Amino acid sequence: MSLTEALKEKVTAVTQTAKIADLQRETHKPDTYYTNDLGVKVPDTDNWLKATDGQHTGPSLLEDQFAREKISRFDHERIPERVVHARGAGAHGYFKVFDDRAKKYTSAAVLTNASRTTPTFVRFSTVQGSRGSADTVRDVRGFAVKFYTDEGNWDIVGNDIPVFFIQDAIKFPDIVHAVKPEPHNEVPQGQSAHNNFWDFVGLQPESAHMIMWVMSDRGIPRSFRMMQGFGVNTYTLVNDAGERFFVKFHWIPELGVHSFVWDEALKICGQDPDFHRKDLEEAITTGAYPTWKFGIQVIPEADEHKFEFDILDATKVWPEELVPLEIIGEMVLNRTVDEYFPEVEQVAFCTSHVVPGIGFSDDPLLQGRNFSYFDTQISRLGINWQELPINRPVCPVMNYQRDGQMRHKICQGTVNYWPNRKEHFKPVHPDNGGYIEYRQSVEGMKARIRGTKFQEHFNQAQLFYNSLTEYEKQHLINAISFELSHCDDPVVYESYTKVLNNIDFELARQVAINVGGVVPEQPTRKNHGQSTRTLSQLYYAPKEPTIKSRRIAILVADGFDMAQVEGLRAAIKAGSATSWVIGPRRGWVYPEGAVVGSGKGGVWADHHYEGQRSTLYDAFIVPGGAKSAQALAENGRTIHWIREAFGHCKAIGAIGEGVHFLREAVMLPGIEYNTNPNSATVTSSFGVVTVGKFSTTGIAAGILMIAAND
Ligand code: HDE
Repeated sequence: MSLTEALKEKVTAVTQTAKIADLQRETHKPDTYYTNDLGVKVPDTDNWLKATDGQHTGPSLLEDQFAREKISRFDHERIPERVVHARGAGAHGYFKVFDDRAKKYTSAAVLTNASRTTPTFVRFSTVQGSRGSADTVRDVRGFAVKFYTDEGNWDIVGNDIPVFFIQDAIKFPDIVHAVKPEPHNEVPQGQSAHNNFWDFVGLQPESAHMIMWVMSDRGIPRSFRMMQGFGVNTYTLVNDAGERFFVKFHWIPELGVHSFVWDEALKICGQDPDFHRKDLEEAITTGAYPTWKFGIQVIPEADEHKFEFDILDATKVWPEELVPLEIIGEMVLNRTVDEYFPEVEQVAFCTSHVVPGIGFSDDPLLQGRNFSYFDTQISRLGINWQELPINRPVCPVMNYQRDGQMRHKICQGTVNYWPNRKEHFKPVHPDNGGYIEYRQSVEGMKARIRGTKFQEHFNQAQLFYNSLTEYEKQHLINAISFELSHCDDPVVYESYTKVLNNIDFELARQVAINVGGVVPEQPTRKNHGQSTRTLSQLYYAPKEPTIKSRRIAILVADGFDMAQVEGLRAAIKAGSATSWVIGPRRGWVYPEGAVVGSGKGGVWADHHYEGQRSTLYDAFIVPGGAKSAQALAENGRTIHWIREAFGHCKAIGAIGEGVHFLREAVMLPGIEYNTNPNSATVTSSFGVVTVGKFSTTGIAAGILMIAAND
């Protein structure tokens, strides 16, 4: 049994929810013998039945039912990938509210009953790339949550960015065609850096706010576990008294919001295209369960028109200074999937899946989505997609929607229509748990219009830009410059610099200079100078610095200091991070005093220097040991590990002779080192933490400083 399988067995007991129990009815352990799909034991699955004299290969016979079944099943393995969000990863978990404080807004038990644990399944995704594209591309990330409530399934099909490119669902095919690979050559993959995308968004200024977000560090998250999630659209809540409220849903990660730097993200696309997928699995199997707080922003129905923006416009946030965020619950992901296809690929989310107490608004993006998701599942999975194990609810499903391809359920009874003489399956009044259809009065004419406040596109783009720190602004400028540099049609990059000048003059000027655009001489529109505190990622830093779930590489060569490495690993483990020894070879690496190659002993290096890259770790520590430090200093790759990590602003630590390696071989600029072999004082500058003399407390202090530096 592999380590992953063993861990899985161990966690099954603690992750048991009603949904996991339901899935286990369909879950099969590997068994000892092979049958065909009908249960007949198969004698040979390596050789097609042939007409032969026993010595020479003769023709393969069509009559071989086992071979035909095997090949035919294989021929039909693929289903259409999602038209957007094709690349994804998923995990199981649970959701709980802390108390019943949301009762004033909603009758939904999932949001008000604190004694409930609601099973959830979450799928994270990128938008643009195909199923096989890389994880760390610049893109929006999907954050889709299915709640298996006792009242039926509820899906929040959200993103890691709170706004969207367009205001009206009818534009969705256009934005998606524009961002996807271009039609003539199917280039590029997993990128928005091309003419068509920037052409479209330049002509569609309602996308300006969203562009600010995607081009900011939000577009390149460090992991799925370190992203916020947003329902984006405006939904509604209805309470027991029948009062209605507008609501936005938020997920806030326990570990804070973190991103790559662009160079790092680009490199990981090649070095480990599955980085985010593996990160999610690693965190869950090592017990660092990804956790988010759940919050709601609520606006009473009567206040709908009190804001300068339209609260039904998905290109706008509700600034938290105006509409405070109320934290009401928490979600924990604690179980990886058993098999990717039946769980992650076949899970089907729909914005139209809501439960009593939760409803929709007239948000024109949401209304179109409510049609689109159900529809697309039919083409991906067939009309009976709700019956697939991952999609079926944990409460009973009872209706007369019948038949269709791949129907699973067998219903007893002689009638399949309503009303019927037997009174089977009758509609349920809201007093008895039936869905409450909020009575909204509607009047007006039919017209293809958008509300007046929908016409303003730049105020919040400015608000977002103004709310960033200086370095976040610089990252954003760099990102747009990178993207526009990949557009070779001057019409495209020239016109986009003009759009940017509506947001911020300096932003537009710098980008225009970088990409050869039209350098503006004055702002087209004055910057209103307003900012809001919750838009910068820094706002979400955990109150106590933490190294939980971080990947820390310990760089050694033969002759390293064993006591230090043991001390380091213990301190890293105590902080719920993972340590990875990187050595000259995968296998035993020998400490000071041991004979190299003397069998088991020292530490087992998880990887050799060439087997991984610095990009795949969050922090680096070089322990002492004169010979080890010398060997590291003579190796270009190990020097590159640390230089590259420094360039990516990663935390770096060193002890004793390890500090000499940093100072003399790596030669990082402007760093203060503690090279005094008698000093256990931890010195820290620019994220580099050094200590001359080894002490366990010194190591613990150093590790914490690493966390604080992150
Ligand atoms: Fe989606 N979107 N979307 N979207 N979306 C899909 O449904 C669509 C939008 C989002 O992990 C599709 O099952 C329209 C906003 C996520 O399985 C499709 C519009 C937001 C996922 C679809 C939008 C999202 C999808 C493709 C404009 C953030 C992946 C496959 C009105 C709130 C779900 C599928 C998963 C997937 C339509 C805009 C999030 C075609 C028409 C805004 C996370 O139905």
